[in-house]
Amino acid sequence: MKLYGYYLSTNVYRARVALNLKGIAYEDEIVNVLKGDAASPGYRDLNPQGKVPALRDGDVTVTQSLAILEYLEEKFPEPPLLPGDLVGRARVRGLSLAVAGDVFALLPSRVRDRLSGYLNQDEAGVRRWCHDWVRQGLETLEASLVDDPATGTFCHGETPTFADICLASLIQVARRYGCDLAPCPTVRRIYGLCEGMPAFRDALAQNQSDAPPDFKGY
Ligand SMILES: N[C@@H](CCC(=O)N[C@@H](CS)C(=O)NCC(=O)O)C(=O)O
Repeated sequence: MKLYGYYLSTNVYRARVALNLKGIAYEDEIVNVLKGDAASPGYRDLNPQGKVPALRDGDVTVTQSLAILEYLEEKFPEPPLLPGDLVGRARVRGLSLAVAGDVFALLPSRVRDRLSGYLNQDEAGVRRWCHDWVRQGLETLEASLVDDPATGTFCHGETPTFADICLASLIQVARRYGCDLAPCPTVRRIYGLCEGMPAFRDALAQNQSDAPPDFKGY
């Protein structure tokens, strides 16, 4: 199994955590988005979307982080990262999409480049944009978790699910943009548990083979 991505991508981080939680061995194929590797013809042959992550399993290519999680879940059901019941799965997928879909779509370099390009935003303006959407994403997630009886030790019940993987990816960008986590005690509590697990820790940007030696994380 090969995972195409690079150390800083929080979208790739989600795939790394899922692979780690399921104990699946994989090789990294480095595609450095910041150097334009994702737009190269070679990578576009593999993933015409020109984005990371992509997962290669034999002659199968899976794109989009949440689709990769679904693929892994179906192919390697243990340990499960989705609840056993229909309603629970719908809740976990809803929480996951609120983060990976609604928030992360507003943050990548293709969005930031347009803000600083024809929308004439300076660096502070672009940063404010990202900070604002991440803050709103954190508050939305907190509101979805705090009073819901389905929230357990983790986002849903007593074991990590897709929702915790997405929560943890949101924390990575919250740190990058200096968002205050104080208004989100439930999110903070759950991330505290994830942070202690090797599957999450090993997936951090600073623990990847392509991370610069002086990069210590956010
Ligand atoms: N919805 C996609 C987003 C993937 C994505 O935007 N990845 C970024 C890196 S974090 C990327 O490849 N950007 C390259 C580009 O937009 O040109 C997912 O969840 O996998």
